Amino acid sequence: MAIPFISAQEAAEHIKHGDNVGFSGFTASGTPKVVTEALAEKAVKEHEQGHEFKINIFTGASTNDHVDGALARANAINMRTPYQSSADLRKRLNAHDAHYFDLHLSELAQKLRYGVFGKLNVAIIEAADIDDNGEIILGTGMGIAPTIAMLAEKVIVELNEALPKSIRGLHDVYLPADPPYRREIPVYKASDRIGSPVLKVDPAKIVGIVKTNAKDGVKSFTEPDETTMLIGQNVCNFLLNELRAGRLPKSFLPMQSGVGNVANAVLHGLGEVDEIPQFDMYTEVIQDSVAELMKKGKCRFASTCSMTFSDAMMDEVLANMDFFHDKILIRPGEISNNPEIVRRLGLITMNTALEADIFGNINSTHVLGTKMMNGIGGSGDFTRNGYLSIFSCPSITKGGLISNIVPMVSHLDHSEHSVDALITDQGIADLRAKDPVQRAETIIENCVHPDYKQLLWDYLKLGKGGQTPHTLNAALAFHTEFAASGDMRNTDWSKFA
Ligand code: 0RQ
Repeated sequence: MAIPFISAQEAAEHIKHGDNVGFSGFTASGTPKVVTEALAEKAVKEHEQGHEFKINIFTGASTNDHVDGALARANAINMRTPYQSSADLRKRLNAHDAHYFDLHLSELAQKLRYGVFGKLNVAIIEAADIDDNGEIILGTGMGIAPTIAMLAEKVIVELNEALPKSIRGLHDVYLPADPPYRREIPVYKASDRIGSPVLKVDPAKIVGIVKTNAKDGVKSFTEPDETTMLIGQNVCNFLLNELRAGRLPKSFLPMQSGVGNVANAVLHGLGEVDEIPQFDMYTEVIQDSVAELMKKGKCRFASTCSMTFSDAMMDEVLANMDFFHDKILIRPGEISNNPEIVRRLGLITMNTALEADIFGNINSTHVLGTKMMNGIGGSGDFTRNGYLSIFSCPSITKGGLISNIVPMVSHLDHSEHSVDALITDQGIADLRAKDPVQRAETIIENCVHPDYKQLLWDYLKLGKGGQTPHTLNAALAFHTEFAASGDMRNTDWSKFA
């Protein structure tokens, strides 16, 4: 029997208060675009009638404004995991209107299969194509699609007619067996294909297909500013030095890079350095810079979970599938971010910190210790298992009112044990083979902004010994000073002496 076409409103009627709902995609790429708008309208009506209406949302990573934005504005989210980057949802999380379970991205699919969250009621999956046997060609991002398609009681498909059928073959759909039966994931190089180009869904579970015609809506990057350029240059210099010193193989190693302007600037910078050989990426998102590197012949291959290209770049890539087809593989998040593969391939990982401390601990998620920014995302999957794990951030923020290097991080995401190098616009701190005091000396000397150098040297001197010489009642003084006077530079250690 043919799978029926239904409207977004009809699809939304399949979703009930309290349901667990999973979404395909990773970032805005491959994420459904219309059913959630209808669901948000339904939630608002239910609330007006005095009825509760909230759902639990499971995704590959962040989504788009149609999912996290629309549902947060409608106050229709009870629980959200594993990652988000929506300003409207951020307000809800920090007000505890929505409960946020901030989780390593590689772990969600298996945790769903392990039953941690109970039954999955509905999966909403974006498709470039579907046939009556339930064989789906996914969109530009995969995320947790294979797992939710298998677990969900009902599946809604958003068939996006803006996607060309020529993207068939870009996907590698693979579901690992769960313990105690799991075997090695057989990826030995970035380009190894281990699964199927199509996602097979039991057609009996598909309640309908909703037609859409919309781009992912990823914005173009702003031109890198001076700070971003300096960070990018420092990362390139560090990698070049590792190559020259023979600590990186001559053939180089595959790279992972987070999202954002710094990541884009680093990759752009690597493309400019002739001494850096052709390389592969094994990463969770590829941005515009990666497509540019492919055109230049610098990036040979990218294994990813999504093509997070700006709309303009996506148009170019989709129009030139003949060129890009054998250079990109889109995998599920639990494979793109798989710790076993990250360790095996020996990735160079590059992620961003909100703040770092002088001993090498990293806060990637909490602004000034309390407010959730986005979430840990895939940064932990890669950092903990990388061959060379790099964090970067600007040395100061808000015109210098905030130092991104502090005595002690106000929240911990990546510990000193996992971080090999910290890089800011000021310079490079290689933290390997150093004890905590040596790390602090290197970070203060090389990475801290001049406005904060003396303050941090003085903090280090304040310590009364120990492996990690913190002064516990002063360790968060930068943060309490910012709360009191709005400027971390006013910190006065004499109060703690
Ligand atoms: O605030 O928006 O008010 O200007 O935080 O800072 O410098 O624009 O940094 O956009 O590169 O994001 C860590 C959040 C960095 C991101 C983080 C303020 C600053 C600004 C944003 P405004 P920037 P970016 C791949 C891997 C975790 C997930 C991850 C992230 C705003 O990279 O979410 O790595 N990473 N995933 O002013 C107070 C500080 C601050 C600060 C910056 N120390 N204190 N405010 N800000 N530092 C992606 C996926 O997993 C999908």
